[in-house]
Amino acid sequence: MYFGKPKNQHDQTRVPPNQNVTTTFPVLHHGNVPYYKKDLSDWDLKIYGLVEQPVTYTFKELQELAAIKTTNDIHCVTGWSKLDNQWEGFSTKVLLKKSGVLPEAKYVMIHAEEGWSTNVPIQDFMRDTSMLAHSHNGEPLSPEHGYPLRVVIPHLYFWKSAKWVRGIELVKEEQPGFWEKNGYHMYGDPWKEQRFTWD
Ligand SMILES: Nc1nc2c(c(=O)[nH]1)N[C@H]1C(S)=C(S)[C@@H](COP(=O)(O)O)O[C@H]1N2
Ligand SMILES: [Mo]
Repeated sequence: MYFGKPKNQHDQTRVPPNQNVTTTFPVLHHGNVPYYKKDLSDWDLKIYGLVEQPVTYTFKELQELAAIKTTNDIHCVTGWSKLDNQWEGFSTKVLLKKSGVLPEAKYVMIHAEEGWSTNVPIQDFMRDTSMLAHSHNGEPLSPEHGYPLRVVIPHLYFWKSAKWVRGIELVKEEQPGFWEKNGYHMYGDPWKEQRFTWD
């Protein structure tokens, strides 16, 4: 809350150009929100493509792997930013290392429900600040925000942070994902305002 203070009194160096800070948590996506069985027996996560060992994880199996916590700011390409998000989940780096990424793998295609996808360079996906998150600010993700698991890549516009992630495909050449095919930037650095293909 900004009692009495003018709006936007937060540290402006944390806010990329032409973004406005919100304290709400907007819900934004294309398509339908998926609902899973309580025991998540109808959910899994596949890691495949250019890896030594393709693997399919149940949610329980993921929970046995290195848990991580991060705090970061998120920036949506439509102009809102939300500061100080606390996430809990799994390390993308640990997960990919376990699968043995082949040297020719340079990009990741992230696959979500309903055929939605987004592309990122492998180095960005494996950064220490990137993760697969199951909770936000101490609560399990709601169905609208990606339950049971979403990607969080805070240094890129938030559309790269796929909700309802089901597959991580390691590829040699970069292919555009859902929004990237529809005019969004291939990389999406908010500090450089890489919003659209031509930026
Ligand atoms: N599967 C999926 N993930 C998605 C999207 C989507 O359409 N489908 N939209 C992206 C966009 S544009 C944004 S801004 C964030 C919004 O996340 P939120 O609804 O939790 O705020 O999800 C991203 N992840
Ligand atoms: Mo977005």
